[in-house]
Amino acid sequence: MKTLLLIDLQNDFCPGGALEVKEGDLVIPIANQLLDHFPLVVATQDWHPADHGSFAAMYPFRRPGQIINLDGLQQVLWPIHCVQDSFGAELVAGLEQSKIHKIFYKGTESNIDSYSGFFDNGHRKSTGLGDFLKEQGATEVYILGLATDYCVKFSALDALELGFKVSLVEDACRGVNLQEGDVELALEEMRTAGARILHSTEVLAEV
Ligand code: VGL
Ligand code: ZN
Repeated sequence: MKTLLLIDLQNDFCPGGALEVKEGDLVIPIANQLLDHFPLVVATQDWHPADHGSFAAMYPFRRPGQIINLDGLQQVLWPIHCVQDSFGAELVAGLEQSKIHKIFYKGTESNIDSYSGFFDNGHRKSTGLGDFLKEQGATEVYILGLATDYCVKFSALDALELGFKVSLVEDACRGVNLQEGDVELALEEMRTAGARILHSTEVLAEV
């Protein structure tokens, strides 16, 4: 069974948001167009406590983009974003949320980040998404959202590792590009790991 997985379609990742991704808002109409064609639609939300260890503001003299060691893992520092229950953490209002069957929250523990919708960055804990998809009979996952080079990429790689057939809806993703070329590299990494990279029109033709 085919499932649509919407990654972090939240205000803070759209233009004007705290961790804005260029053209992030442009993926919303494509998501809405695809939603109706899938029997199962699942979303993730980046959902941080206010003192999350990925926030540069937690550390004196640190700036977003710098890298620290957080509980034994390399951690990129970000502006404060997607704080639980804040406006920035809400799903974008234009998204047809009534079509979403279940939402999985990630990054909820202060001492570890979670780019993937399946596991935290240390693969220490699961969010339950993988088990849920398998219980529902999902075998194929079509992924779109924000940001291509972080949460989308790590979700796709984990989905492949869990045995799902993975297709990335390329025109319905946008990236951070902290370094120029990061999005291209991320696409290549996903392709090499076994993901198909598709345009939404190709997806619509096969679902
Ligand atoms: C994300 C950086 C920090 C993402 C989340 O959704 O890609 N990126 N938190
Ligand atoms: Zn985050």
